Amino acid sequence: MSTFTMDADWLPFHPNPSKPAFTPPPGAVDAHCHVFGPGDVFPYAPERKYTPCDAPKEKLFELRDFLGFSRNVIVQATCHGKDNRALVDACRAAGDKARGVASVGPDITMDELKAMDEAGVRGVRFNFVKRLVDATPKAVFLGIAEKIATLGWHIVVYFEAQDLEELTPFLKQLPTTIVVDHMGRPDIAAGVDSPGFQRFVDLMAENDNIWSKVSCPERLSVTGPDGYDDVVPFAKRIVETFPDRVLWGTDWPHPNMKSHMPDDGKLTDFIPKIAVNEELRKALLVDNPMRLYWGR
Ligand code: 0GY
Repeated sequence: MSTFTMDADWLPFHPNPSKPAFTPPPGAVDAHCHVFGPGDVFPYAPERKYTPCDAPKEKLFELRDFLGFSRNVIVQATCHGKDNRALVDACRAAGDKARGVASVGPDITMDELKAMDEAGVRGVRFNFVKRLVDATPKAVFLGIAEKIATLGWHIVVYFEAQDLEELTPFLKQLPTTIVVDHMGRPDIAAGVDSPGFQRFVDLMAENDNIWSKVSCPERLSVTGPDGYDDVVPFAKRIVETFPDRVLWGTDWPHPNMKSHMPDDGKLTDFIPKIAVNEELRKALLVDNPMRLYWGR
């Protein structure tokens, strides 16, 4: 009997994804995914806002190979709080085929950071999504940013579009490369030319240390699976405007999806719609993630 029972409304990851029609280029990186537990080995954090199904590293590596990716960037999920053991274990097990993004508190020591660096961690995530975490003071994040900058790490930020204006001065203070999750979660119904999305495009235009993951159409789409066609113009615009500062990821095992569970094969088929030629796809899937995560 497992110690943890997943939430009653939890949707487990797709048991049998389809083979994508699109073949990722050699060396392609899935630059946003997670591992969950297993809870009996790597317990979920007491302060978590959800209890997921277990999604262990073996399943992630199986999916990587099945979809035709070569590498993963594994991002610490909030259900594990600041206990990065499952993440570090997965990075170590993957050898050179994975890098990690951790979540840490202000008391983290340089020795602890260096140990994570040695396992393949190359960044920290600052989360501003209120349903996922209790708020962290910006001064605390700035202190962490100073520490991790000395290792050459970067910062992944997760926020919702309505919070971008308030967060912009803080983002400008960060001393490292910044990667924004899921295009800052734009309001798709408002349209690609809406002031909200333009604000995000402007932020990237004015700050060349800001990158974006053009991921999670399944979370953002109003029209829904399998094409997620209403998200295409948004992701395409970011890819074409900032081809050297974009990343793509599956977001497997898709925490907190309520409307449906995406088929990871179909999600992979989203890529050629947003990166419409080989050059853009190579930048998105190979050159950019390799530069950011495997540069040393
Ligand atoms: C994502 C999105 C979500 C969850 C998390 O760390 C997390 O718990 O990131 C979400 O619920 O939107 O990127 O996986």
